[in-house]
Amino acid sequence: KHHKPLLIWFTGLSGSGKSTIANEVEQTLFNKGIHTYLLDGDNVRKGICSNLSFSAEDRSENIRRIGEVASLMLDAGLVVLASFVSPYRKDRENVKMIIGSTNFVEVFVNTPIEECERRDIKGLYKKARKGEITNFTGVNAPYELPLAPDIEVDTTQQDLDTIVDLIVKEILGKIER
Ligand code: GGZ
Repeated sequence: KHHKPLLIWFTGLSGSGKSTIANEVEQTLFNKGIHTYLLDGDNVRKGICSNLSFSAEDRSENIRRIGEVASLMLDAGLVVLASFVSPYRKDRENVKMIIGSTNFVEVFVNTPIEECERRDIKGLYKKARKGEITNFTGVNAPYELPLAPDIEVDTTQQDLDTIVDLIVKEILGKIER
């Protein structure tokens, strides 16, 4: 089953629900026979980016490498999902430039920080508030809002199925040839 390659880029705060959504979207695409790959902190920051910290400079390098890897995967014809905080606008725009805007979809997971912090799945917000983490996005490091995301969702306003449906529809429309 042939389709155009595509990069779906999920950006948002820690705990916003990016990876949960990306995982569900991938599962749905897989069930339709579409070849996908999901890049996230778990498989990138432990491997090709294991030498990088959360300084602004290292985050930029993290996102740059991910963009280049995604670009190779697109050459192989895959639908790639990438789930990273990616707090800097210029870094996200740089990825879009590497990939080309026609093969790129930006999804802004705009869950309010209050909710992300309430969830605090890994206890990182608590640590950041206590000053034990110095570069934590939303607490003591910036998050630059996407100015024109292709899709914007909020996990406190829409349920997971609705969000996944919306994103899958957008993807299917873009990959058909
Ligand atoms: C933000 C951090 C930090 C700091 C560790 N700031 O909820 P998580 O745990 O699983 O997702 C976050 C992840 C962010 O890594 P990324 O590679 O997506 O970041 S970036 O795109 O900015 O390069 C969080 C955890 O790593 N984490 N320290 N200081 N998130």
